[in-house]
Amino acid sequence: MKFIKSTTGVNVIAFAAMVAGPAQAYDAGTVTGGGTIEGKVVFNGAVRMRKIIPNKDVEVCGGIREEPMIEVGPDKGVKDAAVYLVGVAKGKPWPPAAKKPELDNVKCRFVPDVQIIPTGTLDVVNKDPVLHNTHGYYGKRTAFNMALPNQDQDISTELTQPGTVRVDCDAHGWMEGWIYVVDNPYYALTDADGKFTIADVPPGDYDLVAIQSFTGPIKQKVTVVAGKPTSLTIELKK
Ligand SMILES: [Cu+2]
Repeated sequence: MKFIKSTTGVNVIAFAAMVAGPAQAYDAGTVTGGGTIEGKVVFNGAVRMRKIIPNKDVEVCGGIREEPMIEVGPDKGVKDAAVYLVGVAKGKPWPPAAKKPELDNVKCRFVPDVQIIPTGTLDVVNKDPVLHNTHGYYGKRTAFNMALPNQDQDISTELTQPGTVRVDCDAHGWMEGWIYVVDNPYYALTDADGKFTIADVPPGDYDLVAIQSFTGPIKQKVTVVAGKPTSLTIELKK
């Protein structure tokens, strides 16, 4: 962070161009005549498999296995793609939180392995009787890094910046999780058929992002009309 002089002579705080600032304040209120964005995220490419070879703690972590790097249904729908609107300053209230956002280490997997959470607190919990070292990154920059040597240990961290956080474990190189941190409540995680719905969107033009860990993100414009659904098919590409 550095200070620069504004034209009015007042010192204002500026952030380096490559570093996003803290979450903007989102103004929650009543939306009248909102529209809905609904649709499906698809992937038509080849599904690559990832071979997992646990080399320690196998009694907890399990054996060698293969997992798809993207979950694609028979009709090409992508499960667990995050879809969200960027830079929305005002709109519907946040949904009531069922519980505090949490990332569990369970049998050397992250549970959930993909989630969308609001900026704020994340609890990281070790459910295993082995050491995990949970390490989250915004790109290459560490977001949090914590050793959890004990079963049922719980450490909380603050994710103050919207964006993608990749989570690794420094003790088990194959562990991988994804957290999409958002600063407005216009987001959805696709279901097993690749479908999503984002409701009560104030009419207007938006930037929409769809992202999955194997394909990366795709960004597109979307126009929402009062009281109507806007239907999208979003194709992720590798
Ligand atoms: Cu681990």
